[in-house]
Amino acid sequence: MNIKELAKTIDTAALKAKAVAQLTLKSKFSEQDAYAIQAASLERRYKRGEKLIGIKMGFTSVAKMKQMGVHDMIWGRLTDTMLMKEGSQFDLDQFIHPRAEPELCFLVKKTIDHILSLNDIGEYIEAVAPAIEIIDSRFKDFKFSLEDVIADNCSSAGLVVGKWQSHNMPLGNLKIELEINGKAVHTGSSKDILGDPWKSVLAATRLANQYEQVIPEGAYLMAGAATPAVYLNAKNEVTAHVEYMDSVSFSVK
Ligand code: OOG
Ligand code: MG
Repeated sequence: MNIKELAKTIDTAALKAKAVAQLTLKSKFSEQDAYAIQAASLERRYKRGEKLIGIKMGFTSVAKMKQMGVHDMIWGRLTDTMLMKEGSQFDLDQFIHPRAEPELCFLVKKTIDHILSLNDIGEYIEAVAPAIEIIDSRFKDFKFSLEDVIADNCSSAGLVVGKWQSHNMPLGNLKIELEINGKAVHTGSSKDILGDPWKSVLAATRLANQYEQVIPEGAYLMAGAATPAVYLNAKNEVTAHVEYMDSVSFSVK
């Protein structure tokens, strides 16, 4: 198993928007190795000029774990080229088989370089916003093992973040809905995110610390989807509604 080679395979698949076979079909590797492949593939992005803008949690809801047939939380890195303006329109061609999912995004107030506890939240987290994540597995048919998806930077491909607002409100049971062309396709609750989205923030700091990733001031922290993800098609108008927050949207050409 060659970490750099596998990182190149997955990075090239993302760059060319061309699916590849699951990496673990040919070589078996551990979760630890998978994170090393992810880090090496991100190094390639940084060399091309991309900047880290945050981190994301994945499989923090049972709905997502069931949909993808995996059993554990994962985390990945977000870069500036993934960030899309709210209300913007994008082309399907830049992706392989993109899916959208509704999320909550947290804004980091002060660089996080250690594991946080609930008491630290006020000091380190500035705000919360409704968000939509666009995931695009680089693997054929969107099928993978846990090690594959970690190596693939957790399918990270895009994010659209809505209006920031104070997190001094109960976040534990907000209705979260994904709507396509005016029709609700999935409805969940923020409590589906590990029972409370703050737990996802804390887990992110634990995992980032374990893999020596500092979460910088100003970073976005995506808590993970509360509902299954939905494949995107041409002319889709996609909106996420989070109770008590402004909605967030984008469209597909
Ligand atoms: C992996 C990414 C999971 C989430 O919010 O649970 C994720 C995938 O489903 O392809 O982003
Ligand atoms: Mg997600």
